[in-house]
Amino acid sequence: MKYVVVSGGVISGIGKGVLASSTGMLLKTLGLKVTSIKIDPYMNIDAGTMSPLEHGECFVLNDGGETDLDLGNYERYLGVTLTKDHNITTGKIYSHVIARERKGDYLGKTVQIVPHLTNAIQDWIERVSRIPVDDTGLEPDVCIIELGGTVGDIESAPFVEALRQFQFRVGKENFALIHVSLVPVIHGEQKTKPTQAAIKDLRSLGLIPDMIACRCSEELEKSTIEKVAMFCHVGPEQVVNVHDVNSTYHVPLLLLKQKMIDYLHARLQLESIALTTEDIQRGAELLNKWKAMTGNFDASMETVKIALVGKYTHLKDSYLSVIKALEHSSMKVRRKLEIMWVEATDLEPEAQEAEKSKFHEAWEKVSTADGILVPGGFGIRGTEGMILAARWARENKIPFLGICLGLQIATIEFSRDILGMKKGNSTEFVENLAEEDQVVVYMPEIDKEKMGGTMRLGLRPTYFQEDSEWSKIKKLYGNASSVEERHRHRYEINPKLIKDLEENGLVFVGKDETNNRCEIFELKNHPYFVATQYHPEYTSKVLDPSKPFLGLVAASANILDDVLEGQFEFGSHGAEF
Ligand SMILES: *[C@@H]1O[C@H](CO)[C@@H](O)[C@H](O)[C@H]1NC(C)=O
Ligand SMILES: *[C@@H]1O[C@H](CO)[C@@H](O)[C@H](O)[C@H]1NC(C)=O
Ligand SMILES: *[C@@H]1O[C@H](CO)[C@@H](O)[C@H](O)[C@H]1NC(C)=O
Ligand SMILES: CC(=O)N[C@H]1CO[C@H](CO)[C@@H](O)[C@@H]1O
Repeated sequence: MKYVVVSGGVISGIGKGVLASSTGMLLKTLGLKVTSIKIDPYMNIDAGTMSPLEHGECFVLNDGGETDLDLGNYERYLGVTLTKDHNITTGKIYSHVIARERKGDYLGKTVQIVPHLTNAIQDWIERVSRIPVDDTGLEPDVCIIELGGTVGDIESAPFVEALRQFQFRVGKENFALIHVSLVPVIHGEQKTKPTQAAIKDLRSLGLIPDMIACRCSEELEKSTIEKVAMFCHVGPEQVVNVHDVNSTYHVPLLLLKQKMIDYLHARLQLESIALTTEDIQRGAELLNKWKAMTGNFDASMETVKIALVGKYTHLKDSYLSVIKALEHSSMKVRRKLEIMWVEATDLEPEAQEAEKSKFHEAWEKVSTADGILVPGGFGIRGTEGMILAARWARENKIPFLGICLGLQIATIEFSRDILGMKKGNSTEFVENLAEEDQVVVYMPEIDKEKMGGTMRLGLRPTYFQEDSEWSKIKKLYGNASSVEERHRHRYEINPKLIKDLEENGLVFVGKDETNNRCEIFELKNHPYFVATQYHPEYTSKVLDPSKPFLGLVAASANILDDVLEGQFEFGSHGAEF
């Protein structure tokens, strides 16, 4: 097993995750199997209870693990499936060590940060890096370890020490370190001092940079690279220039151009890993597809406008996976994506009186959008606005995708307008909702008292129903008889209403294994009106966009039929390679 650690200095938020996942993606193009581990130096044990307002979205894994966004980044770039053990937090490692201490595993000895905690970290890394993460089912060859935070923080100290020891445990030829740093441009001058200081900190902690990745808004001058090399005691070929590019998807190609992989190849003696011809071919194909995809991005001229009707007042980050899934889809169909952010409350009649301009602006966006998306969410605020957006899409035959809450919203809208349930609502929003008004209900098997850990979480199957040959979403899924997607919900469509809804055209083409729980609905006689109870955005991959999203973007660009005929498969149109 080869380990590539990606750490960061100067400040956080300079794209360490993108650099780490791009490096992993490039190693994959050699035919290697790549996995990744994210180290988060905070005390939380479970991201599910963390506020989305502070941390952005909570990402859900196949195993139901709720993690922060970065594991999503690796899954999307590397096309792998990670587990909840692929994230290590300070809290998790401490509770692991404390639990062992309680069990008497340390034989009554004094338990200390060094060596007990640092050993536990190393053991964890070795164990988790071996878990197969792709469909080969084999142990990975390379593990990318992203160390969150900046080196030198109090928070990351035990992890830095553990990694210092780890380089000797696994041997020099199996351990490389990439340090991500910032080169600010001040008055037109590229400043290397922060990088020099960051590398000094790193070395003083016993870690030696094999590569220094310099983030800079512009291309580094030759003299800057030489300066970094000289003052940081590395060769110029070890300094990588990560300047701003057209999109983060271009970063792997930028690194490729700078021969980063050649350096890592020699440094980690990657030739010692036996690869089959198929492995190498698969890697080469991956690189070609990636190039085609970024080529699509640069060549996209026509715009597709998607109105995202949600709650943004605090953080757009909480919709990150949704945005990524839209990006993947629009790159595939060669359209430039324009997201129109619509604050759901601004669509409500009350806003017309209170904030006239916002109300008009919001409706202007909804009514000019090519497609409308109502993503998942929580809480009651804005739900009536979302209902109005869903009605607009349904009545005006505008492509629509609802996710989780979005499915429930659209079903409430339909029940009110078509089934005549004027006061139809969700028991999530209204306490003691009269039984005849219950469109969305609490899932019976879930214990209402205990928050957290009581959701329907993780990968679950959805079965397409008989007589669903007409369904566009089924065709998008390649006519599969069932699909597996990730869930995170506590409420569901009232099973008693299904028959009535279906007789009126809102058909639940996908249900769970009990045949009672609604997973996907699709409206007949509409260009694209689809909603899913699960979160398809969690499994969208850069080169394999989530199907419900692909359907929305394609229908919005008026090319859904072409997509269904396979016209936009990478490589189906030659040229770009
Ligand atoms: C960025 O995109 C433009 C067109 O949108 C293209 O001309 C240019 O070559 C791209 N740059 C890179 C580095 O890919
Ligand atoms: C649904 O419930 C919410 C929360 O109580 C309320 O604001 C809304 O007016 C209700 N809608 C209808 C049509 O009763
Ligand atoms: C799915 O089935 C439809 C009709 O039943 C057919 O037209 C289409 O080509 C099939 N698509 C795939 C990917 O098999
Ligand atoms: C912060 C975070 O992502 N925590 C998850 C990592 O894995 C543990 C289990 O090993 C989960 O319980 C956490 O949800």
